[in-house]
Amino acid sequence: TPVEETLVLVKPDGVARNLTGEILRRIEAKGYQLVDIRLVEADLELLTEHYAEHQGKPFFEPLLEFMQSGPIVAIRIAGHRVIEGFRALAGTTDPTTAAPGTIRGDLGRDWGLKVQQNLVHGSDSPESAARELALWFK
Ligand code: DAT
Ligand code: MG
Repeated sequence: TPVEETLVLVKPDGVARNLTGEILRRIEAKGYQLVDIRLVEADLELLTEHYAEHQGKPFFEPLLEFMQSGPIVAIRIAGHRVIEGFRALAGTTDPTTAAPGTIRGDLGRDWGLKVQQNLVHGSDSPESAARELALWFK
């Protein structure tokens, strides 16, 4: 299987809680290669495109608001089956029920935080990865 690339975002909650290093550590420990990395203050236009599939859902506006609340670390990583592999490292969307051992399960505090504050984003398919990498790494 050829090497894939995917987009990882450390969301504003992850950056604010100084978890970028811990998240990078887990990515590197798994054996994935860092290809590119940047600190981004994402604007509404970028975020609207990034989350286009969720437009019209009740959590769309709060999600975009949250994603503009502080800097994001955008990371391009490469590896064998890295798209599904990073999704497995991240854990399921809701940190409350994400499995222990995952980023969201281990580090996503349950103190009444909203689901959107789940530390990371990872592309969910080869099509999403190509589309999202083009948005965040022009
Ligand atoms: P994921 O980030 O696991 O791919 P998603 O693509 O379904 O999840 O949703 C994008 C983000 O939107 C997710 O990280 C957090 C937020 N979100 C999803 N479902 C939600 C819900 N039911 N209530 C509030 N926020 C939600
Ligand atoms: Mg998603």
